[in-house]
Amino acid sequence: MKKLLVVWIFLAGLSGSWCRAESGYDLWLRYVPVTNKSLLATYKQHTVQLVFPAGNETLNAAKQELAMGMKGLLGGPLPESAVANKDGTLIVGTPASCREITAQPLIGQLLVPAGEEGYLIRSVLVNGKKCTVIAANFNTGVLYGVFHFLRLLQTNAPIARLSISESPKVKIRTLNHWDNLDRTVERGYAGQSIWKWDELPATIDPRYRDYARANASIGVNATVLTNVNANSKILTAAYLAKVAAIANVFRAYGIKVYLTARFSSPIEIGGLKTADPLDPQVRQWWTDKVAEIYKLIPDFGGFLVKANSEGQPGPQSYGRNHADGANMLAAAVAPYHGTITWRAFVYSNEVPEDRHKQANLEFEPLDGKFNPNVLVQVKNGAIDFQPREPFHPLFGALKKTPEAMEFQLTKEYLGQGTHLVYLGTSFEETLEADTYSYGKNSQVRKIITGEITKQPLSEMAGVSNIGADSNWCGHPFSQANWYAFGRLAWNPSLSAAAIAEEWVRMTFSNDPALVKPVREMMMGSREATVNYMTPLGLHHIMAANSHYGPGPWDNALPREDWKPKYYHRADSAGIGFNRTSTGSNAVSQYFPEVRTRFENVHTTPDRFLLWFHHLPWTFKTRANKTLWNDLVDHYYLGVTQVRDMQKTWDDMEGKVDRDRFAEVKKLLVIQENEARWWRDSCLLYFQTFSGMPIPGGYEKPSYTLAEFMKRGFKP
Ligand code: BDP
Repeated sequence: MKKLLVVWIFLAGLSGSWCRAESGYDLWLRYVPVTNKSLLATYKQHTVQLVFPAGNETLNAAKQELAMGMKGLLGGPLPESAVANKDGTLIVGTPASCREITAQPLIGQLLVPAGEEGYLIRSVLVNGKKCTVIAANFNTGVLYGVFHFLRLLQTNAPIARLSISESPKVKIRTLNHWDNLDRTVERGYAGQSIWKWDELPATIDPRYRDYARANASIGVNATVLTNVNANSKILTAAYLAKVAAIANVFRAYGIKVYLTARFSSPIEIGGLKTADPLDPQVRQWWTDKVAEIYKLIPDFGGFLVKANSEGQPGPQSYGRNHADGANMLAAAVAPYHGTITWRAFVYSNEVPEDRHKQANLEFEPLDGKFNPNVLVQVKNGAIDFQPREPFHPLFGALKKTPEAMEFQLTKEYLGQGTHLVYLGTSFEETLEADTYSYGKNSQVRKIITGEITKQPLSEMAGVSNIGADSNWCGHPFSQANWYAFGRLAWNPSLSAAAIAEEWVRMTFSNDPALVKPVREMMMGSREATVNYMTPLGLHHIMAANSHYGPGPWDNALPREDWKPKYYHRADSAGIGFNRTSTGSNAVSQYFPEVRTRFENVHTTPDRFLLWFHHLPWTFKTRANKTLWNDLVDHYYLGVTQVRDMQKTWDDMEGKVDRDRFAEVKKLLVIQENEARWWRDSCLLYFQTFSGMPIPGGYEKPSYTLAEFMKRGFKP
């Protein structure tokens, strides 16, 4: 007994979450006790009681979250009061829901720019008492404000003198699930789909609510439940009832449900002979289908469409163009304020043009032809979610059409479930790229938000990395990519470093001995991956189909434009894709300032060297090395960087819970192995063309090229 007591006292004495078993399920909403004593005292001083009249589902959700957060962080929910009669009162609501807010004309004025989803958090005097107000014009804003307030406590931020006003810079902030109806997830590395179609609508998995909470906490307000490679079955009555059941859970959290529309649905489930978008019967079919959907889901968001791309049906099958297809659907959803997001991810091996150029070639002539409720969704780069790509030349090229950003959160080409790669830096790099489309300072983010295009609609989408694994995203650090996406969709000007720091504090701990090194490790992680996979602008040299390991030699693919050789073009003369005016001239699609920079090898940044140029192996790079030696150095650096990440993580032992520590440690061992796999096999392969040696002093590859080329062979 005595022994047990001693053990109990010992465990109870351990600080923070150290001894909690953590599966990662709680994501960044762990609400563990604030351990810093002086902070705790000020937090308590400013949260003495709560004035928060609720009474509808969104305000109730916000109130519940606040209670849960307060209990976890500060030790108990706040006592409630009808009036702000004490210093330290927390007042929460809208002018319509809360009298103490209505009575503050200043708050009313300050709320004007907050719009539909914004909020403010301010330290103010109410009835002569020092209070904190979380106010918004509408209920969803209150929910967002509550999450922000909790984040302040979770990250140990000061709360004594607050003057925060926030509103989202992007209207539609969407997760694109590539989830199939059989619960497989295309390019998913975190288990099955979380949508349990078999048991819906009767059974509602509690996880849907946690999904909604997590998304609301970062401002995601839209979710496309189904794969872009769409199945028309989702539009049948039986499935729509299931979709409606999910929408019913999400509504309180400000999240609208969207679906992917398979263009041939009128034939497949409607019994029509055609899906021609100009055929009156087809148009009527969609009008009726949309009416059926809105009857079940009055706030349905609309459709996301992949058409005439990678074998998907589309308007071109009927001699029509993308605008004809998009506008037909747009007309159907317009009466309900729905939107159509039409993807620009189109390329064909029958078109004798560099794949890089094809989206611009198809979409530029259609600018101005889309209905006002259509957005064109453009991947961050022109090829396909590579570890690094220059920004897509379509950004800024469409002047009369809102352009939505499509990022990929799931790490299809970045080590999938096993490599630690923080993508905040990658998203930031694209958003900050200057397109020059409206003169200098026409960054991609300003096109997405509409700041310079003056487009009223705006959207940022992230291809989801969520699955049914207990920690949602597979690799414990992959949650950070979901988090970073949401934060950047809310405000694309945020810095990747600040976002990483927030996430680390909330997900692991506020211990300064952890926050800085782990944040730095995350910040360098994507560059490390680029270095050991595709340095100096190489791209798409992954193994065929799986896109996982290295496969620069892979030839067993049905299409030329899927083969790694199409992209690296290595031969005895050199390596790289000539996209200048002497090559495919893809550079011509960028605005003049950018075009000139990429056209000239001496002004092309190292990171895009082989993206735009085919260069001799002996070419002298900026670092005054031969191209071959520079390539070798980058590949070796990548492995060293992973080893540094391992060291950083090893130092975290005891600073994070055992389970997550061990899991990440184990995954970093795999990553180090695979970084060598990438380095050695790519260098041995490219060496067959360069004929140049790996400089002395470097560790030797552990296998021969022939061994590496045996499919699936790893160190
Ligand atoms: C590629 C994926 C493929 C997707 C396609 C798309 O390999 O699975 O269907 O993109 O975005 O990255 O449509």
